[in-house]
Amino acid sequence: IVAGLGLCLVCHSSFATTVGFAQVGSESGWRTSFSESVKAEAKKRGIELKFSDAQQKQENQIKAVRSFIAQGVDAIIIAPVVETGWTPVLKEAKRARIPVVIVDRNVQVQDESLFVTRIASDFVEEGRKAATWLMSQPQAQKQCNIIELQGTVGATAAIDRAKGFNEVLAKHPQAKIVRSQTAEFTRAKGKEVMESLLKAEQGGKAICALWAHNDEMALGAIQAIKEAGLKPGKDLLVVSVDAVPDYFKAMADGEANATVELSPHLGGPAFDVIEGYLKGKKDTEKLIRTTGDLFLQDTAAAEYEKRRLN
Ligand code: GYE
Repeated sequence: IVAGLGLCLVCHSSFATTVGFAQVGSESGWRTSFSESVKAEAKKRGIELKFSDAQQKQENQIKAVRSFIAQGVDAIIIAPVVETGWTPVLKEAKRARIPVVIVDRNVQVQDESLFVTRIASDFVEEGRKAATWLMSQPQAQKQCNIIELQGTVGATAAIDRAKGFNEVLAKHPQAKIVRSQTAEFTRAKGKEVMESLLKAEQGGKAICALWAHNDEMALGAIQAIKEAGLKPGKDLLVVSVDAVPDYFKAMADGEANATVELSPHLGGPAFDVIEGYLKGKKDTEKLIRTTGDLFLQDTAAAEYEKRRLN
């Protein structure tokens, strides 16, 4: 009761702050950790969380946001599937005076007052880091044919990672992406698409590297590479983004080479912004950046031990 009264002084109208969270889905290990981080953080702070999994479909997200508005939540967190198409529903939230925080991928809107802030990593920089590492490898000094597995079409993480990677590649004429296709950020698609791209490349003997927009697709592709009779991590270098525990295991086993870390701990910063806003802080920066380092095989076993139970 005492805790409840404390909260009531902050939010005026009800006991606990209620936040709706429109999540992309559960397509990757990274995404699942991110969902868990938000749920755990809400619990810790006594925030009532309404969680919606959109199964990678923007229309489901828009429906979820409309339902949060109808329920009169105090704030909404959106982790958008794709960048475009958000203006109408964000306007509806604004009209209802419900603050919206964008987390992870971006939204393209003309009017920046439609959301409080966006909390995200620099995906272009992640692509640059991945390519810079790859281009520093001995195998990449001669002709280096690359297969790219792209993330979800229209998602910032796919658009920007490709951009950063290609920017670095442009300075290395001996390297080029010979095949590129989306595998929607999932392990199953990563395997399926890699199988067909390796076939199209005569089994993959002339391929120098796989560049995947996330670890999950890379993990699926590693299976396909093995089934094609090649050694991932050796015959074909494997580089991606996220740094999920399973990928550290693959690096420790020598089957993957590098990944750029993406922090899934976005719940804390998102609720900090929301709680601040509800207490009257209205001047938050429009972009809050998280950062991540490149990880390689040398520390993979130790990192795996540290992270596997988290
Ligand atoms: O890398 C991937 C997830 O949007 C940055 O989405 C995120 C990406 C992440 O499914 O694993």
